[in-house]
Amino acid sequence: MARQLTKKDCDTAIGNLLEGPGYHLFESVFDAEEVAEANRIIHHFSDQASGATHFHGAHADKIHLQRRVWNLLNKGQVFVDMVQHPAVMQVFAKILGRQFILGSFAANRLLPGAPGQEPHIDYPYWDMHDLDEFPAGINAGFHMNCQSLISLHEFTPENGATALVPGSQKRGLYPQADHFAAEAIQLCCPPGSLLLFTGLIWHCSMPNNSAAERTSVLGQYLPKFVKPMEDLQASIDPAVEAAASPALRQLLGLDLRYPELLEEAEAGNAEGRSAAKG
Ligand SMILES: O=C(O)CCC(=O)C(=O)O
Repeated sequence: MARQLTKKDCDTAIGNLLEGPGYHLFESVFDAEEVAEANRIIHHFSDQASGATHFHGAHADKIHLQRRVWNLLNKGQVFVDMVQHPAVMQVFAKILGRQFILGSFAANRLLPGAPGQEPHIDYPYWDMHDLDEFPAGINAGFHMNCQSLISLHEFTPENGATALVPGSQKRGLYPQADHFAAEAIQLCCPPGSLLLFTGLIWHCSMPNNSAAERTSVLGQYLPKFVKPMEDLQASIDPAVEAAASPALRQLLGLDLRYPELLEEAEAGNAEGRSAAKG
């Protein structure tokens, strides 16, 4: 069973994300059984090379070594539990607002020899290298993305442990590869660890130069007003939705009001008013 974290642990993480280095690592949160079950399912869905991946740079010949499995919520209870770990819910509520939602829950599986990613920042910032895509004055004043990353293997320098630049989330800028290389550190951790970070932090997965695979589960969390990256409401299995806890309902945005058909509601009200008069 997953390890529960204290309020003090969560407060420390909130401080680190908001005012500190922009990330917090909780080591060994998910147990060996959960990690094995998650790996088993991810293998099942990615034994064949998958198409769409992200930030793979100039390594087109090696894309098949970097495999994504999307929409994990439909693929096993272990992912339904991981996505709403109480520490994730507590920490991100303070950063993204009480009714924050999920944008994606997917796996990044790097086979031996997989290349590293380009340094990047995450959706909805991921094309911020072109500022014309964004409202004037976009900056790091508040956060429109928080990420969770669960390590499903031990992460080491050799197998491509996630690299990031502490404090870069305050810059509100898209990373340049040479600046990233000069400042980045790698986060090594045991399997089942839970890394939380803000999407504006410069980061990427590094090359897997080991003889074994290395997998992460990536959760994308957004304020209620940012459009999710995966259309989870359209793709969620009705059985998963029917069994959803209040936290999962919140993450799926099932109880958010807008957009609504306000004109029809208005017409209905007007009809009601004239019927009452007449
Ligand atoms: O797996 C990792 O270490 C990070 C992956 C990542 O940042 C991404 O795919 O956007």
